[in-house]
Amino acid sequence: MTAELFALNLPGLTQLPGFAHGEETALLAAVERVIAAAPWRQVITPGGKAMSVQMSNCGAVGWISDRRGYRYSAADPLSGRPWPAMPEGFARLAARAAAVAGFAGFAPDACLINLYEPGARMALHQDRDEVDVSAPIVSLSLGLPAVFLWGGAARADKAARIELHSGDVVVWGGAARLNFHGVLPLREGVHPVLGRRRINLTFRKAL
Ligand code: MD3
Ligand code: FE
Repeated sequence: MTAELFALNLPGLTQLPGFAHGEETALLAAVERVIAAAPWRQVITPGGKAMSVQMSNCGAVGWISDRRGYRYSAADPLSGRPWPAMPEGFARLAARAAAVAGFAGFAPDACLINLYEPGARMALHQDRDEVDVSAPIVSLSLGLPAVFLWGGAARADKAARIELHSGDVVVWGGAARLNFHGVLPLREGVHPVLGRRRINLTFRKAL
């Protein structure tokens, strides 16, 4: 059902359902190693509100937000130290997925890690803090399923709803790279590997 939705006509979006299925335990272990060095934190928007999604990063740069704005930073503002290195398996998985979607040579330098607990959501937004938007963004979903909102080039465009399941990888690029998108409040549930959580990794070429 979900795969058919994608297969129809959402240009610039390639869903790879179950691309990382069976690798959840290893991927979660790698996430936990990153989190040991750069713990989950609540992020404050420039407007002063706390996001319901908790975040961390790995890679050369990480996405941060505070009262001064959104940006990529080579240092974790909590520790003042560089973000943990991107686990090799992460970069390989992202590059493999990007290649399937037609983006050969994708070399992410940033991986934003989002933690959703039941009720957490992400309001409609665009990702436009990356210097070169000709590179795609690769997302990997782990844990509880989420309803993803896939909007258009304008905030008011009607958004399609797409279920993202654990192990799904989606490549967003080309025409759709600057589309508005968001995530509905996470429903209650328990995932066999992640428990009462959803973790989403987005691989980006930020610099
Ligand atoms: C479409 N994260 O971190 S991943 C984000 O599920 C973000 O945590 C969501 O939106 C999440 O910025 C959605 C899918 C995604 C990521 C980036 C995109 C879709 C995108 C960039 C452009 C278009
Ligand atoms: Fe986004």
